Amino acid sequence: MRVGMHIILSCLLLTAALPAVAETDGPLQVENAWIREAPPGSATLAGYLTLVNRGATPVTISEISSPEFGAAEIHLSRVENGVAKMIAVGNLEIPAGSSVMLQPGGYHLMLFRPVRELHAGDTVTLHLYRADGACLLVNAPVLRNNDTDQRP
Ligand SMILES: [Cu+2]
Repeated sequence: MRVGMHIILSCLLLTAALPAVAETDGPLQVENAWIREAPPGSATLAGYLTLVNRGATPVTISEISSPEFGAAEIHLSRVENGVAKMIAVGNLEIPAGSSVMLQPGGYHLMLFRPVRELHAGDTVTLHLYRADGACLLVNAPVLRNNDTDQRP
């Protein structure tokens, strides 16, 4: 899906105007964002975060992008007939007063074609577009995953 220029501009304005609180967009907050460090040359990386909606109405995330990657999608990992699969999720709704965790084995960010090699300690900028056109800017650290759970 193409992103309209007015949506991109609104995200940049948010960045410029509110650098200190860019991870809060009205009722929507992003917590614990991180990108899993991947072996050199990896074409895809996985990212995780928690979306918290403290508002009284649902919020829908409909698009993800990052200047650090050629493309980004929200995926859902699940097991079908004993086979682990990932499906792209077009819209992710965070119900009012609720939160949705993106974590290994469930929803996650799939980040394709990194424009540079990313290492633990780097920071990646993510743009989360709401269905109403608002854009939320998130800075996510790249972390080495010492967990035994290596699922996307
Ligand atoms: Cu995936």
